[in-house]
Amino acid sequence: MRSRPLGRLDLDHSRLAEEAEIIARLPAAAQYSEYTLGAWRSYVLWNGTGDPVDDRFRDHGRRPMSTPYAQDLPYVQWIIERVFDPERVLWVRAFLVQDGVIVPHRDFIEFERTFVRVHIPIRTDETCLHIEDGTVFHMRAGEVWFLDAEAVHGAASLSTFSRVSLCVDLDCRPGDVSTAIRTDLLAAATPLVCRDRKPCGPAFREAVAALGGMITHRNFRDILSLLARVPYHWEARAADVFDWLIAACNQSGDQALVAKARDYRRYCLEQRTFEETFDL
Ligand code: YCP
Ligand code: CO
Repeated sequence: MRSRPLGRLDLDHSRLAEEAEIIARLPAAAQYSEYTLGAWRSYVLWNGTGDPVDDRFRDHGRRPMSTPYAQDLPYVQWIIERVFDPERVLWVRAFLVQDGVIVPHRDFIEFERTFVRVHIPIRTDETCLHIEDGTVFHMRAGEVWFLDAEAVHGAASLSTFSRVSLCVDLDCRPGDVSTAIRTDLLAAATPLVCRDRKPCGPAFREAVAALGGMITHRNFRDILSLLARVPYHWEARAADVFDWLIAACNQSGDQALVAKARDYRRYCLEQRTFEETFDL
């Protein structure tokens, strides 16, 4: 796994809880529903325009402006300004996930360059997990994580717990994180990798194939939602979700469904154009 904790912040958890709750009550942006199933929302705190409705990530090449949402979050603002070089920050967003899942994907493939993405969970519990390739892990509140967004990755809250995480995108190359982040302010942190997943045997594979007897255009999202949660419980890789989906569509005999599932894998993992969306 290339994602790694850069360190841990010593934070005031009651102030964090207060601000996580303020975030959860903000009006959410409608962006990225093609990657998310269940409750997933993003709230723009800093971007290129200061407008919180300007919510599709892109390079803006300017000094970032905070949106009105950030003004109600003094502690979050203090954390961001203390940890990051504000001149290198492009976007700051808060992501909320509750009983929801982000389908495995690769970020930045629609751009000519890449960025450095950092996550700081501010409200989480053990039901909230990330996956990168074949590794499932948990980020603790206050940890500062370099997230390799170019790897195949996803995330989930597998319960009704609503997790809030700050996502900071930096104008910087992965090898240069120390120039944009005050790593000297962070205490050491070790990754918490989940090792209690079940091995996939023949019964597992039969169960996946049997979904072909059930999948239709109308429940495609439901089946995807189920499959996208499977690698958190079974020893699989994030990209296997698409193989299972395509296999189920093949079993169904509906060629239009097979084409949709293949195109969805292309969109999430391989290639997409800037501002392209996907009709799930
Ligand atoms: C982004 N990628 O890069 C989004 C966040 C999942 C897909 C949500 O901004
Ligand atoms: Co991502």
